[in-house]
Amino acid sequence: MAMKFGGAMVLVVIASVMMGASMANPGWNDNNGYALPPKQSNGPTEVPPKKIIVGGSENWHFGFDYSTWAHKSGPFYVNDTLVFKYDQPSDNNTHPHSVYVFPSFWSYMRCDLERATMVANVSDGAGDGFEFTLSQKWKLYFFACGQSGGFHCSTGKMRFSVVSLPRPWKWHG
Ligand SMILES: *[C@@H]1O[C@H](CO)[C@@H](O)[C@H](O)[C@H]1NC(C)=O
Ligand SMILES: *[C@@H]1O[C@H](CO)[C@@H](O)[C@H](O)[C@H]1NC(C)=O
Ligand SMILES: *[C@@H]1O[C@H](CO)[C@@H](O)[C@H](O)[C@H]1NC(C)=O
Ligand SMILES: [Cu+2]
Repeated sequence: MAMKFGGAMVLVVIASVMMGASMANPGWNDNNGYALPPKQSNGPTEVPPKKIIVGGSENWHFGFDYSTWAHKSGPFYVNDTLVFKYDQPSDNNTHPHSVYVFPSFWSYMRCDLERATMVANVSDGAGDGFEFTLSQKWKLYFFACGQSGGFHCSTGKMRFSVVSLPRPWKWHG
């Protein structure tokens, strides 16, 4: 129900954004008041994909509330890339991290890592970080750190979900 309502809202928003852009465009009413499309318009195009660092300046570590971060940082769109940056295992870092993807809401809720797929190991978050592209449209992705048998996922709050919305459009005047 919420999804259906959301879909209708998205359509209304898109329609009003497009109308707003057209009316704001100089030259729209140049032809004696008759509405003509602006001459040099290329039509609307998709906003290019973004790279988003998971956790922002916090990066990927134990104890930060990633679920709240995801709610504040969305919406996310198909082909956006999430970047996970985390310390490598070393003498000074006895609590390394990783990135797992759960196949379902229930495995995510239980931090059931046996059902999850490791997409980045403890070393992959070094340097510029591990990049995960949200390549499927309208997919719910469930992420977590897989370390310490689910302890980082549950107590450490290192888990969040995102939905990959269709890419937004931008009007070129
Ligand atoms: C996402 O990227 C792929 C590969 O670049 C491309 O084929 C696809 O059309 C893109 N999808 C959307 C919705 O932009
Ligand atoms: C650990 O920290 C010490 C002192 O801060 C440093 O000298 C050493 O190189 C570090 N070791 C690693 C593996 O990063
Ligand atoms: C992690 O994966 C990389 C490839 O992405 C591999 O080169 C590296 O050996 C792996 N490291 C560990 C600790 O498994
Ligand atoms: Cu972790």
